[in-house]
Amino acid sequence: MLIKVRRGWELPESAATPEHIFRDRRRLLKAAAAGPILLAVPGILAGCGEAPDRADQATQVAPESQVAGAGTSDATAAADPSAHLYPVARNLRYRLDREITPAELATTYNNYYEFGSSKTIWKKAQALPIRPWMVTIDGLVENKIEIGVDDLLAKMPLEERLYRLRCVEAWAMAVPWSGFALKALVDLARPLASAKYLRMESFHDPEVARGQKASWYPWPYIEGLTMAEARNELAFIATGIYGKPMPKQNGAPLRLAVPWKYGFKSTKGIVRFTFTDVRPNTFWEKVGPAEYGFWANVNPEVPHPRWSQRTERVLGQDYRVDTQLFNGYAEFVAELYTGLEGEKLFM
Ligand SMILES: Nc1nc2c(c(=O)[nH]1)N[C@H]1C(S)=C(S)[C@@H](COP(=O)(O)O)O[C@H]1N2
Ligand SMILES: [Mo]
Repeated sequence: MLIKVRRGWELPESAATPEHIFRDRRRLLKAAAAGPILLAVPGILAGCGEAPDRADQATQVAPESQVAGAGTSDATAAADPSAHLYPVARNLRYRLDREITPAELATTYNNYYEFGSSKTIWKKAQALPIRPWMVTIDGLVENKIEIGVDDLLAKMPLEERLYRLRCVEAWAMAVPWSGFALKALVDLARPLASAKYLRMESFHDPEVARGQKASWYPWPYIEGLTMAEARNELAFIATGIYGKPMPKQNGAPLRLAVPWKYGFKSTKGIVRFTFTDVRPNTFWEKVGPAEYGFWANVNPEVPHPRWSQRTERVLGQDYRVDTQLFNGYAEFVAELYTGLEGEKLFM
């Protein structure tokens, strides 16, 4: 595997502009026009694995929903009891190679199957009560904890980070998350040496999250990381976005942000962190084990069974850019996978 190591914070400021994108634009548009090859698959797999061309059609209707106003409106954000915490200072170690996605887009074009399989669930997600919100930290730890989310926030070192997010469906955004390093939560729990994985469980409330009435999905949404991944400096628990508390549609009050992995790993609405010696069987892995796995690291060379992962559509733009190995974060995470080459690391 060829891994180009270039530290993001060493890039000149000019590298943060999308000039190189335009150079490749003609070739990329050609490739995109050729379209994905669609195979016959059960409808259930249209889920996270929505084909890129269908995702593009969905974007064309997105602007209508923006007119009605995004969930980051000042009124919504101010009503959140954690509002006084934001904005938090930006950690400049994490740099983007593209412009920040407009907030109106990032908060109205979402994946959150608990509220339905369309991209426009942001209004439906407002039904989720996010206080009180109890968080359980348990399993193979010295310090089992049951804590309200606001008490947890008070203990954690909050900062802002600019991260890319690359969905397995081949669209991408770049946003300022607020939150804390997952490692801070791991340290609070003091895992035993026998803990090998961190399992994250999302809320389960079919009365407000109507998508959870769809019994063919294995609710609640489960995700997981190895302990090395959970302690990696990039692994982040996001509690806000664009300098405000997290909108419900983006995963309030706690969602994971692991930017080197496909977006489905970054689970929303987390209620429980369990340290375990058993590798979690994750939500999308259960739904479609031939298409989605535990590792889900971004790799342009490894196509999804139904489409190429070489390029990605940038939300709010009409061009595609080249997808990068580990979504451009190889310098931070590539070493986590030495010795694991036998695993399906890229699905
Ligand atoms: N609980 C839960 N978390 C989830 C999802 C979901 O359906 N349920 N969708 C995932 C997918 S596929 C993506 S791409 C990202 C999208 O995050 P965003 O809506 O904030 O852009 O959330 C991820 N986290
Ligand atoms: Mo996704």
